[in-house]
Amino acid sequence: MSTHKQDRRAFIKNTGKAGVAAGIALTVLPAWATAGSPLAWNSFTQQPLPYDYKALEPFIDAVTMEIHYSKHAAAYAKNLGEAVVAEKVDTNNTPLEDLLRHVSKYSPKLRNNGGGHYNHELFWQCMKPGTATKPEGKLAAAIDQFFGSLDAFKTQFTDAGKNRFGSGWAWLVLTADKKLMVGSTPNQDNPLMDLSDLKGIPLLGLDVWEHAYYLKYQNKRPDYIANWWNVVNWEFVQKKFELG
Ligand code: MN3
Repeated sequence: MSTHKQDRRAFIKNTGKAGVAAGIALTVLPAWATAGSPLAWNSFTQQPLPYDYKALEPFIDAVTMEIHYSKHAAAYAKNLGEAVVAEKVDTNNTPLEDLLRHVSKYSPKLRNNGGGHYNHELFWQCMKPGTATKPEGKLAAAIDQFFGSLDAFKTQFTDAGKNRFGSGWAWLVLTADKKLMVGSTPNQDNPLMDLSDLKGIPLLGLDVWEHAYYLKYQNKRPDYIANWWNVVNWEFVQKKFELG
């Protein structure tokens, strides 16, 4: 178990007790996902979008962002909320990532919406306005080590997104043996899930469902992916890589 995880668990325990002592319900953000922490986005409820709907233009248009965030992603969060109540998940003591690691024990509703919620919260963080730079430091070195070059990595990731039949996600993951790997998952599955063929910690995710690009790019998924590289938040990917 990583130090990071131990800290998180200790934190859950302590703040949980404080919450009980004060007689207040711990809702909205679980204790381990404090505002401003790198994990703040990783909660059971939809968090504020970290930028305006129009912030990613011209690469991702405002109407797509608004519908994607306020309709599609909001529905996953709402349905996940229903599923965790129905299936008696103790969300104050269960990080969402841990739940996904055992998702095969739960219903298809929890799987689809737990994945859908997690994937979208991650996706918003994987993007940011402004001109994307490129990975730096240890992440840049690891990309060179495992893919040969940044361009070779981008080609492999782009192909994973283009070739995912139907709806799904393309991923860069950190595997259990600390290797970088590219792949894709169907529907709202993700590489944390015990039933996923691709396994690892997701560092970068790309939504290739048509709802993510159809208004601007119609059926041209490759054009969407090519433009999406302009809004990748490499700093976030680096942070996730360093947290491991
Ligand atoms: Mn989506």
